[in-house]
Parts: sequence; C-alpha cells; structure tokens
Amino acid sequence: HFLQNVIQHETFKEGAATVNFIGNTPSLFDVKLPQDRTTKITNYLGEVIVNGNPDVKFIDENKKFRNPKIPIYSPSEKFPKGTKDMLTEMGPEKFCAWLKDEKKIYYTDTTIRDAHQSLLATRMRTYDMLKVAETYAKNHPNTFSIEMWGGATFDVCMRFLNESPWTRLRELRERMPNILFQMLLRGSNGVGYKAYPDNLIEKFVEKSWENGVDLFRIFDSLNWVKAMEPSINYVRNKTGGIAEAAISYTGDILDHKETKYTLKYYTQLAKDLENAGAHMIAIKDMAGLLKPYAATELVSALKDTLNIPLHLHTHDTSSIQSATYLKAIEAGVDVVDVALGGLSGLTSQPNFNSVVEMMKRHERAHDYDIKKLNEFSNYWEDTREMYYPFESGLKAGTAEVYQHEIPGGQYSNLRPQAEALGLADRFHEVTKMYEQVNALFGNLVKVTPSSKVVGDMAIFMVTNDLTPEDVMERGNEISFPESVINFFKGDLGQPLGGFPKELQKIILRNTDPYTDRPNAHLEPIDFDKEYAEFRKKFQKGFSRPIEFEDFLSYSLYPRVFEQAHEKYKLYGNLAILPTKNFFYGMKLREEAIIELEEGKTIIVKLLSVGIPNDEGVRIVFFSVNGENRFVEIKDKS
Ligand code: 3PY
Ligand code: ZN
Repeated sequence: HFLQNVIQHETFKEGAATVNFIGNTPSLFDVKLPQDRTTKITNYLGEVIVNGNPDVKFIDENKKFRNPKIPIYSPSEKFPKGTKDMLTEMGPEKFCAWLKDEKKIYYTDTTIRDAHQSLLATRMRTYDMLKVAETYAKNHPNTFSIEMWGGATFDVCMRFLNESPWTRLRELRERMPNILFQMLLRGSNGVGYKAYPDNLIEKFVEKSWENGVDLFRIFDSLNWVKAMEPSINYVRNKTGGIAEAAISYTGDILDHKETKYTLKYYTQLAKDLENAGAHMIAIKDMAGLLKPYAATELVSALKDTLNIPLHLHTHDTSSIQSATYLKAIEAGVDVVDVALGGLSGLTSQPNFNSVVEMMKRHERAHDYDIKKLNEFSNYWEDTREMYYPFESGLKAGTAEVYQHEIPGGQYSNLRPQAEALGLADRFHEVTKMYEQVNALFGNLVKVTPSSKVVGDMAIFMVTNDLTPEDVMERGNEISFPESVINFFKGDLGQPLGGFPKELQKIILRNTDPYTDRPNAHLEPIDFDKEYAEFRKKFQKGFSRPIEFEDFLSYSLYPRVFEQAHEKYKLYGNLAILPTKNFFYGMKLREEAIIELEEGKTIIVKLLSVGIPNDEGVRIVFFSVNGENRFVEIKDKS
C-alpha cells in the first residue's frame, strides 16, 4: 500500500522526490492495514523501539544476552506421578497425614513466585516460565510444590507485564499437571493491599482452585487469626485443596528481652490456626530473621504442639539461612522453601541446588538428579540477565536485616520506590527510618500489606525530614500518607497488643477506628448484576472472550485491570513476545521469532527506523515472514 502511494505520488512521478520526501509527505501513509495480530504486535514493537518500554528505566546498550538452554525431556513421555496426583487420590487430610509421616525432607520451589518477586521486583514473565515448565515437571516430579501464584505476582502481571494472571495459572497447569501448585494468599487482603468484601475472597479462592491452585498459603499481615479464619474455611469448603495457615515470624525468640513475639506466642498462634481448620502450618519468615538456633527451638516446639505438617519459608537476606534450614530439618520440619540457584540467595530463598547437596547422605536426604537440577539453575541464571533493570542492587548478604526487618519481597521494591522520590543516596536512611517507624507503631509484624504501611511512612518521613518526635509533637499539622491513616483506622485489622493510642489519636484526629474485622464494613458483591455490567463494558472491541476471572481481577484492581485491558485492545496478547523484545524492542536487522498460537509462528525482522516527520512521527519498517510491513510511531522524545 505504502509503496503504491509513493509510486503514484506526483512529486515522485516528476522525479522531484528528495531525501525528505517520505518524512514530509504524511499522506503516503494513508493506508488501512487490517488490525490483525501481526499488526498489533508490530505496533507494540515499533512503540518500544521508538519510545522504549516505560517500565524499563535504563538500558545498557552493551548488554549481550545468552540464549538460555532448556534442559532436555521427552515430550511424548507421560508425566511421572507427583504430589498433585497424590492429593487427587487421597484428599487433603490423608495427604497431610502421609506427609507428616514421611522421613525425607521435601522442597517447595519458589523460583517462579517469591524468588523473582524478591530479586527482580516480580517482573518474571510467563513466557520464560512456560519454556521450562514441562521439562521441570518431568525431570523433578518429586518436588513437593511449585509456588507460582499470588503475593505480588497477580498485580504485577497486569500492571507491568500486560498479562492475565489467570492465563499464567492455566498455561502452567497444563504443562505441570503432576506437582502441587501453591499460592500465597494475604487472607482478607486477597492478593491486594487492603480489605476486600468476604464474598469476593471466597469467590477468588474457589476460582483459583478451579484454575489450578492446590495449596493456599494463607497469612495475615498482623498475624490476626480472625482475619485468616474465613480464608481457611473457603479453602476447606469450596475447594479440594490444602489450607496452609502461616505464622509470620518477627523479632527473635532467643532474645530474653523479647516480651511480645515469644516462643509461646508462636506456638499458641499455630495451635489456634490448627484449631481453626488449617491442614498445614507454615512458618513464614518473610524477612529472614529466624536464626539457626532459634529454628531448632521453634520447629521442635511446633512439632510437639501440632498434629499437622510444618512448612518453613525464609529469605536469605542475611546469607545464613541454609544453616537455619539444616537446624529446622534436624528438628523435624516437613517441607522447606527453596529457589533454583540462578534465582536464589540474598532477598530470595536459599539455594535449592546447594541445599540438596548439603543434605546428601543425611538421613533425611531427598534424592534429586543434581546435574539436571543444576541445568534448571543455569537456565534461570541466563534468563535473569534479561531482567537486569529490575535487580534490587543488593550485592551481598546483610546483617542489618535483623535491625530493619524489611521483608525480602519488599526490599527489591523499596529501593526503586525510594529512587523514584529522589532518595537514591539516602536509601540507608530509609531502612533506618523503617526500623524507627516500626518502633513508633508499636513493633508490628511487617509483611504485606502492613510492611507497605511502615515503608510508606519511612519514605514519607525521610522525604519530609521528620523524626518520630516531630510526629508525636507536631502530628496535628502533618498530612500522613493514606495507607498510614487507613492502617490506624483498622483497615488491615488489629495488631497484637493494639494500636499505640496516642499516635492513633494524632493520626486519625476525629475519626473513630474499627475494632472488628474491616471486611465486615464492606458491601458484598452482587456477582450476577455486577458481572453482567462488567461484560457489557469490557467485551466491546476486545479480541478474546471476557471471562468471570477477568471480573475478579477487576474487582481486586479496577484501575490496573482497565489499563491492562486498554493495552490489550491496542497490542493484543503481549505474553507471546520473547522477553528481550518485550522490554527492549529490537535492534536493527535483529530477528524475533514469535509464536502467535501453537503452530503459527511469525519471524519479524527490524529493517529500518525513519527520521521523525514534521509531526514527530517515525516510520518503522519490518519484514514479517519475508513481507514488508511498517508502522507509524509518534516519537515522544
Ligand atoms: C507477599 O505478600 O507478596 C509476600 O511475599 C509477603 O511475604
Ligand atoms: Zn517470602
């Protein structure tokens, strides 16, 4: 079309076309190409080539990526039996009884959820997960579970990656039908940062199970049993899955001065959760504060107290957490959370491969083909390179974590959050302030979303040069961050020992706080009515059928969903793009192989990027399967 326009143009026919002819003649581009998938994808690529991906804050032009090698497997071979098959056969109670009797230590692989949440600000794309899903399920079917959903992944999937979290879940499930799938659920906060109506959480749990989640790790950011109870019941009543309730670990049980988060507090909390119907208990050491000898005490006490299996989760921020695992395993813990080497360590989980080596010849060793396991680690090491703009910058383990107590999953986000506010050089002030805010707020359990409240306040105080004394003395003049006001109102529930009363008055002024579950104050969702309205609004112009799961995404994150939906309409399914093209576009003469659907692949090559015309529009030329195509992109620079 374009060439025809050129050839038929008077200037061209007269032989008067100069170098600027194309750029200065916008009418040449008056061609109507069908808005097919290829057009949408090339539009996206053109946009990133000209203006960059807005999520990528800096580009290293010299960066070279290796081609990650996929460990071999046989596509025709059947999936070996794994824990998912056992759950289906036995049901949750019998399955948990079996696990409790097992002598071998079991491993949860967190690589595709917490590891990248904690190292790469949750940016791992489904594309890179799918490449190794089937081969993993066939090579390592003895893995206890794959943590692959929930936490921050739900939000980030839509907000930054333009993917549907539900599609991720289903596509992984298809390729890994034999191993338990595990998600992290923030109790009454679902996969969000606030309280939601109870019937929304109930429906969310039900649909998560239907789409593939088996094990629900349920926690509350204040360890409030009342806030976890409903979710435990939803898993028990609405699914055939496992309700694993978590005790979030803070402080140091070996510290004789500790009066709040004591061993007795944790054992009672775990017992209360067992009595509330949990099938399993997890120690959720979100900041990596559980030291090795404390693990001996805590795990032994919990094993004595509980009649259900015990799962241990930690972050290796201090770099000593494999010692904690050894002590916990010797004290009888049933399962530990690890991440494949290439995405392990520091704010992520301890190194799966090395922990397996550590346990070799131990009486609780679990046989793994370590060479194969190392190949998966290498795959992630190479893949990780493509996510370099999202690295947290932490280079070595830090003992400061015992002071600031920042969760691993928050750490990798706090730095960019601080940098965005011009606090790049004052990050250590932020971490110190985090500690002071915690003390000011009465020493909280800090895990999403309570950790976000503390982080928001710390950043706010550093930005405004405020001290805790300023807050207490001049608080009436300060406009506190919204998350802080809502927290003191009781929006996230009640902390152990209650709120510091004086500070609560200062922050809330004349508003009365709740003392019961915040969810009790929220209107239930009328699913029939609201889903019908939702479909009407969002189906138009959308190239795939709207589903009920989209409505759940929307109910949890309305604005994020709307923006992702707009982008989907514009660019189609971006999850099919290779990661380096998604983040960095293409270099001249680079080729990208894109599978539009199974068996339908296009090869896109970048041929040229034109100079901007008078309106600042550039023409980007591609060849797609050998045919030339171009897109017009407004240069925003
Ligand atoms: C989350 O809630 O996302 C967490 O990982 C908490 O540790
Ligand atoms: Zn974690």
